[in-house]
Amino acid sequence: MPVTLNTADPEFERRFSELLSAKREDSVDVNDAVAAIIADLRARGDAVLCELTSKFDRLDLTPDRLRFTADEIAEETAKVSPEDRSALALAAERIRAYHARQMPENVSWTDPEGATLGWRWSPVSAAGLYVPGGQAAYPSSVLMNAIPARVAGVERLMICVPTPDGVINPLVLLAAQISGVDEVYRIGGAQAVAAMAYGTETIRPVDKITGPGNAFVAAAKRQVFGRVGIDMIAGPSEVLVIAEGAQNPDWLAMDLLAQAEHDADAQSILITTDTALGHAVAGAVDRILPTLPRAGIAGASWRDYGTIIFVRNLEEAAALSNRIAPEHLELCVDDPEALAGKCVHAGAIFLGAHTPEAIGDYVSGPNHVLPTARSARFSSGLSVLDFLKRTTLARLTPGALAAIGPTAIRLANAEGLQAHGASVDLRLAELNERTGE
Ligand code: HSO
Ligand code: ZN
Repeated sequence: MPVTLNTADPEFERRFSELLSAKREDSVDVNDAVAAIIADLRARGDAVLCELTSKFDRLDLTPDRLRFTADEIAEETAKVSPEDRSALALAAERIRAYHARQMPENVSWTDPEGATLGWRWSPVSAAGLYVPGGQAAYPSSVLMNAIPARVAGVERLMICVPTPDGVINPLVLLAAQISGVDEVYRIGGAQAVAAMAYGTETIRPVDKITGPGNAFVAAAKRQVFGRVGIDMIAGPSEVLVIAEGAQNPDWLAMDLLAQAEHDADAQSILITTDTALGHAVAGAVDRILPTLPRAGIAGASWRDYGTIIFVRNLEEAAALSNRIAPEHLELCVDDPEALAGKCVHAGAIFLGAHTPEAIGDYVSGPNHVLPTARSARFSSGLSVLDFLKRTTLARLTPGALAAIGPTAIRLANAEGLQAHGASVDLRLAELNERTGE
């Protein structure tokens, strides 16, 4: 049974706070093991990759076989059906078009003192994408990570994907190919992250690492941060559905289950103004759940973390949504735009009954790599900006230096930094001489 809360209940605030602070992931401490792997990789390079791939994936490789060859990729991708191929191609096209619009403009202006100021965007030179192996190898996530990098103009894009027993999901390789990935390596775990960050004899290091992974991968990303950039550390997926009365309970139940089937730690929450609808959705979940192939996972998630919250009006719904700051927010209400305007802390918003969250996972265009665990309060989903850096620009005319230089000298002196002030003063002195003052 999911938890049920009601804002009219005097205990509501305490119970809602409990919901907000509940921890859904057991964090296993793998930091020492990961630090040892990274140190070993830095010392011995490819040999470590081969040894650990043999140990964890039961796959014996030599350094020249760490990377998929073009022939191997062609052989694998040929197994993909034409229908799957065109589905992936359409998704890729829509994701590309969406992310192309995210490209920011370079900006430059000249202020009244004569200083020309601005900033310019440039991509990181090389990016590495981690793709989990086995069941969690989502081709859609390859598109969602690789396409923004390519759109941003990243020159070199590589993927690491573990292939337990040598098995690769052909759709992952096809997604890599469609997104324009340059290199694919059959390695995983902390050692793959370390290889991307530090390089080996056969792998050139990258500047930015993105992509989801298990506890070892997450710890490795944290430990190589600074040497390289990383994206976020994603937690279990979540959805919050806000619904008014006139909704189809089966649709809403399926949306809650779609999120729940990701992970036993995933969380699906329904907030509704309509008591009858809330009960109807709960009933529909119970009816549909046993029919799902992933009933075990979805059932555990719904049982442990599923929540239905009854509210008096949509104002309350929006206020609670902002406190939850969900990764995905579905607004199944008559005027979703009006409600969306009030929901300011959410990774992605899906407006109206005909926009199920799953559409966003695959094909609407926005990115599905989104902030979890309430981090939508302060961060955003993956975008082209994650693969771009901003360089500021300033050019002063002699007149501009004369106008604002004295302020710099004053502040430099106040900070006791003599040479700073003098670097301005020397120039000003020469200008004064020239103008005969
Ligand atoms: N809902 C997941 C992404 C995903 N769903 C991939 C299906 N495949 C996190 O946003
Ligand atoms: Zn999903």
